[in-house]
Amino acid sequence: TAYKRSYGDRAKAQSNPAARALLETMERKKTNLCVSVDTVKPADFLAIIDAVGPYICLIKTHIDILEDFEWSIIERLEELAKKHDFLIFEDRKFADIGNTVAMQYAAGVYKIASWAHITNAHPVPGPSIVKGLSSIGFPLQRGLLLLAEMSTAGALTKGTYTEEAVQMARVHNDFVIGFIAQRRMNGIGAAPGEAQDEDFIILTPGVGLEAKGDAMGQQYRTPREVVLESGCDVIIVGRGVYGKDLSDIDGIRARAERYRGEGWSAYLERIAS
Ligand code: 5IU
Repeated sequence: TAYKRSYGDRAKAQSNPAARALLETMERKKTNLCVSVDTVKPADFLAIIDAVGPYICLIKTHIDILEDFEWSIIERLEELAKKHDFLIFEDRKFADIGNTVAMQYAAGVYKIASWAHITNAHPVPGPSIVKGLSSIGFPLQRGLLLLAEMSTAGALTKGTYTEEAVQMARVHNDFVIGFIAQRRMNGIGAAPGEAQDEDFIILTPGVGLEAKGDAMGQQYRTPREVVLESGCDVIIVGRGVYGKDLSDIDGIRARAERYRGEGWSAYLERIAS
């Protein structure tokens, strides 16, 4: 049912503040594009974010890729998020026991919980990882995505693993707002008639219009396949937007605009069908 509902409608039913803010931003800016900025140099990182900012609902970071990290980068990122009206998703992929991930999330060099509205975790350790992250993130009004499926060839995230990830999210649905996955997850593994009203947000990497994949197992589908055919909510695009020449800011801006258009028209077609 959530499949055909508008992002704005779905926002109203969300109790988690990060989930609600994300869906509201998508509706307000008419975009389901999240740009993934995997760059090494802070100057490239910030210039790309400033260029794509108008076209995105969310920026996805791997903060530990940056060289010469300093806190002013976070301050600048937060300024850009305000200027362009988008949220921040640190793709940290936590994977340890609850006690450890709580420290990794709150402390250390990056203090992720203090600036990332959304982060993610592998369900492999079991519910303790959600408890650990929630102990830090929930009071800060953050949201968590569980990695239910990966985009790479041969990924082990399938079958009962994916089902149990959804069950784990159900138990902690105040803090777990959705999944990184390749298709809609509502109702998966639930008894008939149960979980009718659940509405998990699906964010999907492995999106590209030109390439079918890379040399290291990445697999790409188009925004249309992901949003219209598979019922995902947010397309995550990295190299398809920032490309090979990080100084080509006009090209980067143009590609962000194109992906925004493709993702949004697939969504409009979905809710109208
Ligand atoms: N990413 C994936 N696939 C996944 C998960 C995360 O590609 O299943 I979970 C990340 C890796 C990279 C971005 O940061 O999403 C995709 O980048 P490209 O669009 O450049 O392939």
